[in-house]
Amino acid sequence: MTEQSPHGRGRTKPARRHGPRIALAAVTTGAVAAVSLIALSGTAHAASTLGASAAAGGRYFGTAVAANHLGEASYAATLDAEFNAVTPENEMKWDAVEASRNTFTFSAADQIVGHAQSKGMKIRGHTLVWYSQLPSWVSSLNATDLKSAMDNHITQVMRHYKGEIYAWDVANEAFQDGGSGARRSSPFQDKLGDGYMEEAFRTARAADPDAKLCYNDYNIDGVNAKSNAVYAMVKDFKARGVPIDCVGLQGHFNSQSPVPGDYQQNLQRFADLGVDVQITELDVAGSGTAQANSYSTVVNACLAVSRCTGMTVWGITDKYSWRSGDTPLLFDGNYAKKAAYTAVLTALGGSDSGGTSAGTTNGGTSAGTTNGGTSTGTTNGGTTNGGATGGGTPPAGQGCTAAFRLVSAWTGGYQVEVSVLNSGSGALSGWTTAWTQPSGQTIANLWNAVQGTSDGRTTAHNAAYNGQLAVGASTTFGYVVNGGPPPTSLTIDCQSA
Ligand code: 9MR
Repeated sequence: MTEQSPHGRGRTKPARRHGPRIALAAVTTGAVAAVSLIALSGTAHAASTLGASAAAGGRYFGTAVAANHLGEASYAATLDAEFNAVTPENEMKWDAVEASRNTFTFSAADQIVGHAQSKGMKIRGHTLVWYSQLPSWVSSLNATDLKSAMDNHITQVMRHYKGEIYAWDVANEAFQDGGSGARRSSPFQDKLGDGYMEEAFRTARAADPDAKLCYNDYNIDGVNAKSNAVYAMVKDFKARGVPIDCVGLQGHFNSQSPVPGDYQQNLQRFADLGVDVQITELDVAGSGTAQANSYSTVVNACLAVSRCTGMTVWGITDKYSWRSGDTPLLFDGNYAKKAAYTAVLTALGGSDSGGTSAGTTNGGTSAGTTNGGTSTGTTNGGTTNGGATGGGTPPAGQGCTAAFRLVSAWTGGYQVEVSVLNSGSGALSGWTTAWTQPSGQTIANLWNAVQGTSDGRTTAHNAAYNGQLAVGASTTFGYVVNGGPPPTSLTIDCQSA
């Protein structure tokens, strides 16, 4: 496989599947669409976000995401403003999707995938075969059953997301630390031997031929015994035609394990085997200039290797990091940009617009402006929301129009995005929307707005950071519903507040 453009690769389906997939209108203003185009194509202007800056160089800049934080406004706003790729932090792991044999649960992972798709983000799948977060029923199987359970797991999970995942970590952390270069003991290794790895990659290719198939590990960032062992395996796979497309170097750095001096050289030697390389779980313990410098070194190394197709940090904010005491990420616990953020943005060729991303990037409508589609159809039957460009004439006294769009639907639930457009003739300093929720269907979580009720209707008013809308400007909020089926249209009233 060759290097791909950062958006749309392998995306044979524009929106999520399962249940009725209904094309509904996205009311997107020309101004918002223009922002998206600039972000995706790269222009002479320095981009002001991580994702847009990386995209200008043909790469993605992603983050690990946890489904249970998507309802937090600043979390979602920072994600949407700054990143153009996501990796579910835990939601696609074996224990999350197949806790009981052959019973698959995708709701949390679907939520992340739906959100990412609604923003045009790439998705990395993490991970299919790993010794950790593995249900005990898997470890207790005999060899024959284990092989068929592994193949079934790979096949079912990859088919569920067929055409929607940019790259899968087919196998994770299968080698021992230290100097042995040996495989790590695991149920797969111990019962099936070295051959399980090849079996996993061949099964993965058959399940979703469009996804890039990666081997992912930590402490393989520099040239060392462990990375040499992975290198030998990849070389052998390429020589024998075993399908492998990429190596993920996790990039968990701290003072005991700093960015190695031969980092770029190591990325390049893997790339020279004919695979892409990706930095998959980057975080750097520390603070201030030292932390910022390490981040720059990593970004510069990736940019110097043409087959380094993208970078992912392992979380958005220090407060939700898996090692939050080390403050290893780009945004602090209040979503303020750290020196490390500026270092990464600068290394990517971008330039900071100032402020916190949740509040002020992209002209104050940062949340949800990357969905550059001009979808077909008009969804809102209501009198306030007429045109496909959102330009319906609002009744006197209203300064805004709101439009409903179904992002994705699955058995027992669906996700909605609502566009709020300032269709009046003066600037808005706040807005309130209201609609009648279909009976028996409840909102599980709502982001980028504040939910309420009024006269038996559901309401959502602006969050602190997206109430100000210039004439013609728009913003979006989203929600996930438990219950179904999704309505084909929904009238959402909008009033200035
Ligand atoms: O960040 C993940 C954390 O929330 C989980 O508790 C942990 C459980 O194993 O996994 C973390 O993610 C790991 C990733 O899946 C694989 N590489 C190491 C990551 C950090 O531990």
